[in-house]
Formats: sequence, structure tokens, C-alpha cells
Amino acid sequence: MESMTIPHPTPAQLAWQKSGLGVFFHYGVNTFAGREWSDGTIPPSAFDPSDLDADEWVHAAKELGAAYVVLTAKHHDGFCLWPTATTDYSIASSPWKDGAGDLVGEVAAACQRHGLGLGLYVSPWDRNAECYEDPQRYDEFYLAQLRELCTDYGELVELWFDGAGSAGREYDWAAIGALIEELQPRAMVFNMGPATIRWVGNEDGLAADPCEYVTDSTDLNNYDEDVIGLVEPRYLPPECDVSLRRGWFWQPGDEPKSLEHLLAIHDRSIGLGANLLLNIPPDRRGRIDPADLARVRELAQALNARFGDGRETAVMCDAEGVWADLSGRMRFDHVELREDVSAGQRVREHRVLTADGTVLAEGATVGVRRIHRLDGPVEASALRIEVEGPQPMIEAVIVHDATGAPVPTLPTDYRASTEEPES
Ligand code: FUL
Repeated sequence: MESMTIPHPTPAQLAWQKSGLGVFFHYGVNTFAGREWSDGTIPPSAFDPSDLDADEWVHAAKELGAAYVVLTAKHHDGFCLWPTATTDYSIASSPWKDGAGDLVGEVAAACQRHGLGLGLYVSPWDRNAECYEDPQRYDEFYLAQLRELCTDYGELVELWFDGAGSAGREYDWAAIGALIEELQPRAMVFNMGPATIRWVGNEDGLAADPCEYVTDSTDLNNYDEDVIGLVEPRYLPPECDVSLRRGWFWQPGDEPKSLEHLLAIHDRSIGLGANLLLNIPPDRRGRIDPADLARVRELAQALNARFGDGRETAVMCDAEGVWADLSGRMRFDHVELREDVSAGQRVREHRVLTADGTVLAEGATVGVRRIHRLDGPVEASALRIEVEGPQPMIEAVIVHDATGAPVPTLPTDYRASTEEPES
């Protein structure tokens, strides 16, 4: 009976949650103007990458272990990275490939080649479209853009609706939802309208414990206090978006975050049962900045050193809770737990103990994956996991030995800006 009452994921939501890591690509006229936002007046002639290689972008995401990428097909400035029929403010008016290029198409093809899913960011706020001031006309224009994107680039894993600039504005979400249902029924819908996933509420890439999959409200954006209230609680697991650099768009002088910071972001997002969408912004050549590429490779290596050869244990349940049999004495310094959330998120509290009752780690959420970094290495042949919640189900316990691997460190002075960028 209980299981009927808890909102639970669709198979597509669950698959998306298990996939864990995505890579964001912010690219557009802002890249060439050194801006974070622009107002729709930068001429298309500015968009002129000298050596664009979408394959390199997607390959970098793959090296990091990402399952999907999300490309800014249209940012708030309205400039379209595909040759849309809806406006001239697009790459078709740019010098790149003499106006014959299609960047959404190139990224889609690279994703196909490398086996990654494709997601598209399509900003509802459009500062170039002259019809934006007329909600009805703009809804038609925006629907036409979404129809092109949902039709011409194969299966999409995610549609990213950024709420910046949209406080107080209602779009025709019913029609948008119907269009997605018709053309891309498996795509995750980020945060607005017929959302299936939600924004975590900050641009630092950090979830908190508990990390709730069911909610009755989501935050609209990073710049206003607005909240999107839902009619009833819904299953909306969070995605943590953060940039490798300080800015979302590549800018000269900006630099990647430290390896230790990125590892801490990993542990506070993926390690807390949320998804992580890490932005790697291509530069003016249309390539990944060498410093960024080097950091991405270091990160991939460090994640592999920490979690690459985890030992999955045999999990059994008895009256005392869950037992994980390590089949022999093992040394480890991380414990990863996975909850079966197919019938809803159920674990409210949990503790990891040795057989003699020493508490090694504790917390609230387990979710699709919870990673505990222990205070130091431990040797044990069995673990006991105590869980509280309505019929909770732990489906896997994995131990990792990360001896010698880089250690995650969250800087105390880093916060993504919540000021609107100049434009
Ligand atoms: C924000 C936007 O305003 C930023 O430019 C960026 O796209 C980020 C992911 O979302 O709200």
C-alpha cells in the first residue's frame, strides 16, 4: 500500500539519474565578445570560430565519463546555433562555414559517434526576438524553434529551460509539454513547465543532505528569489550545474577550478545522489582550452584512482538491517551505497557500521548513489548498514580504496555570483 503513495520515477528519469554525469557546453556570440550575457545586438559576424571541432568537445566529455552533453542551442541573446527558419539571428548569418554550418548538428553527430546522449539548452528568455514583447506571438516562435530542435537532431536526453530573465513571465507550457510529449517523450525537462528534473538551487554544483527527489517547489534562477510552486509534490531529482571555470562562457584570463575543488563538487553532487552537469566552455577557436582539457584529464584520472576498482559486496537483509559481505578482509576508505528508488526515494536516515558496531559514516539521503569518504582507511570483512524510512531498499554496497589519490577540498571562499551579469 505504502509504495503506491510515494511519487516514483519513470524509467526515463531513473535511467537519467543512474547516468549521473553530463557535460555542459556554453558557446555562442558571447564567446567572441567576452560576455556572460548579451542583449541580442552582437552581430552574427562576431561568431567566427577558426578551428571548431565538435568531436573534440564530445570526446573530452567522454574521457571524463559523461553519459550526456547539453549544448546552448540558444542562450538569452537569442543567437541560434542551428540554421533555424525562425530568425536570421543564427549561425546561418555568420562567417563560420560561410553560413552553411550547423553546430547543433555537428555536436549531435559527435554524440552519435561517441555514444553520448544529446541535450539542448533553449533559453525561453530571448533578447533578440522582436516578438518577445508579444507573449502569444513569442510562444508560437519559441514552439517553432523547439519543433525544429526536437525533429532534426535525433533523440534528445534533456531540454534545458533556464529561468533567468523569466521572472513574472508565463510561457505556453501546456503547448510546449505537448510538443515534447509528441516528439521527444523520453527527454528530461529541466526545471520549468512540464519538468521531470529540477535545478539544485545554486550554481556552485552542490547538493545538500538530504537531497530530496520529491518536491513541491523549485527555484527559478540564480538571480531572483522566485520559486516555482507545484500543484502537488512531484518526483523531480536535482541536477547540479557548475562551470569548470568561473564563467559559463570562455573568457581570456579565466581559468579552471582546482582538481581538489572539482573532486569536492563531484562528491557533493554525484556523491549525494544528484546529477552533475559540468560546463566545459569551448574557446574562440572552437576548441577546448588546453588548460581545461588538462584539468578534465586530471579529473578523470583522479576519479578513476578513487573509484575505478571498487569492490561490490554481497548484500543481505535481516532484522538488524542490511549486511554487506566483503568476502574476505578488505582495506577501504570510501563506502558507496545505492538505494533502489524505483518505487520512490525511501531512505530518510542511514548509518554504516563495522560488525562490532563502530559507526564509520552516517547521513540522510542514499538515493541512486551515496558516497562516504571515511576519516581514514578501515579494514573489515563485513559492514552493517542501518536504514530508516518507509520500506527502504539498499541494492548495492561498494567499497573503494583511494589510498594515494588526490583529496577533495571545497574552498571556503568560492561562490558563483548571484548578480546578473553585465550585458
Ligand atoms: C544561468 C544563465 O543566466 C547563465 O548564463 C548560464 O546559462 C547558467 C547555466 O544559467 O541562469
